[in-house]
Amino acid sequence: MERRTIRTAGRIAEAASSRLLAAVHSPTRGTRLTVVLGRWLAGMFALCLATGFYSHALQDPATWPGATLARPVWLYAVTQTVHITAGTVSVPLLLAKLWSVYPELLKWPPVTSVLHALERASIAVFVAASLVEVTIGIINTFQWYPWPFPFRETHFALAWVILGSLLIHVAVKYPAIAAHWRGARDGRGGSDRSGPDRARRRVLALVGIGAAAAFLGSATQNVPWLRDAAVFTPRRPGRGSQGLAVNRTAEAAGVVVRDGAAGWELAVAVGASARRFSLADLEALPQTEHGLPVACVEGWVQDAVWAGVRMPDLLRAAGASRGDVVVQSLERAGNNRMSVLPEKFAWDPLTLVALRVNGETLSPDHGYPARIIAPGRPGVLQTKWISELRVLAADPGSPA
Ligand SMILES: Nc1nc2c(c(=O)[nH]1)N[C@H]1C(S)=C(S)[C@@H](COP(=O)(O)O)O[C@H]1N2
Ligand SMILES: [Mo]
Repeated sequence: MERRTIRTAGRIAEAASSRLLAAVHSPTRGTRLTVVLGRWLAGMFALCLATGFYSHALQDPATWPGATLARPVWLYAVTQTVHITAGTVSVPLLLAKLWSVYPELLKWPPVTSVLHALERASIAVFVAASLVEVTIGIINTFQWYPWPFPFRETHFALAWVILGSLLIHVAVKYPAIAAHWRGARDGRGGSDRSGPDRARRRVLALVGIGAAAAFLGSATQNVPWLRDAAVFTPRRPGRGSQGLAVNRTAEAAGVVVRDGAAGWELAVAVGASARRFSLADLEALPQTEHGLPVACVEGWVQDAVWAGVRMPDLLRAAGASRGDVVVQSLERAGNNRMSVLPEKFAWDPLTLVALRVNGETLSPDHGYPARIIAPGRPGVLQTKWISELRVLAADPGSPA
């Protein structure tokens, strides 16, 4: 009795499945289309993973120092622009790839073997993680956090999930991928070259247009005469206080410093002692001026000429000779109110405690009275409204 019910239910499911499959059937779909889209998507994801891991290496103070570079000074501006652009371009590719394979979801029985179960599970994880990854990535560039989890940590963890499930997916699908590559090399399409081939090319052209639109809507944000085409980016270089993009305004950060910065002091703490510098003290020290970009993790890059005191000069004036530096801001609550400069960046002759930008005193939005500007670092670590530099004791085991 029970077995018969199960068998009947199975037959109904099978019939429903074949009807649905017939209804959504398109001759354009097929291994070839899926493999071509997969290759494009894999290229974008590889760029995202490599540049993303580099960004996390810079933001995680525990990183081995040799893993991050202070030169060229625009390196991070390039890696992060690539990250955001490739991530945006992957959206139409991901959607097209899902379109090319979704009838698989309608097949009955859903699982036919252990290998098949593994394949499906890896795809389910890959698709879910990828969709969440690109969605939160894009929402993040709008500085909108409608979720209860921390963005950076989640985005990073999902990258590993994507990488792992992708490796399983490619391993399981290797025979289909290899057959396609072989077919392409021999000049065979793996299927007939007439009708479906033309339709496939049309689909690929359409996806290409979508990818190009995503590319233009994102990458153009850093091209001065094309900025207005960057529809996917809320903040752009050139727009904001002093003609420069602003991430968090002084008002949003709740920071109020009166003109002249009376009462404000920058404490430079070394061991148990601290030396305090008023704005006038800082202005009396030798000033250095040079161009460095602020390269936000959201993908915009703002070039400017910064002037102020070299951080190594200031640290030496306070009696330090080496060590990582923890920077604190006047800001009370924001996620970016502090940053850690590993020794390599803190003692870099290009790293500034900046007091001026493009010949003007910093505006409140850009960090008045003083901010950090260092080469090759994410904007999120270019702390504004600084109040303290704390030199950490150098690891006694390392050579002096
Ligand atoms: N104290 C503090 N510093 C900060 C931030 C912040 O929120 N608080 N935002 C950071 C981010 S994310 C970026 S991209 C840069 C932007 O600098 P700008 O607003 O002067 O262009 O400042 C950084 N410094
Ligand atoms: Mo940023």
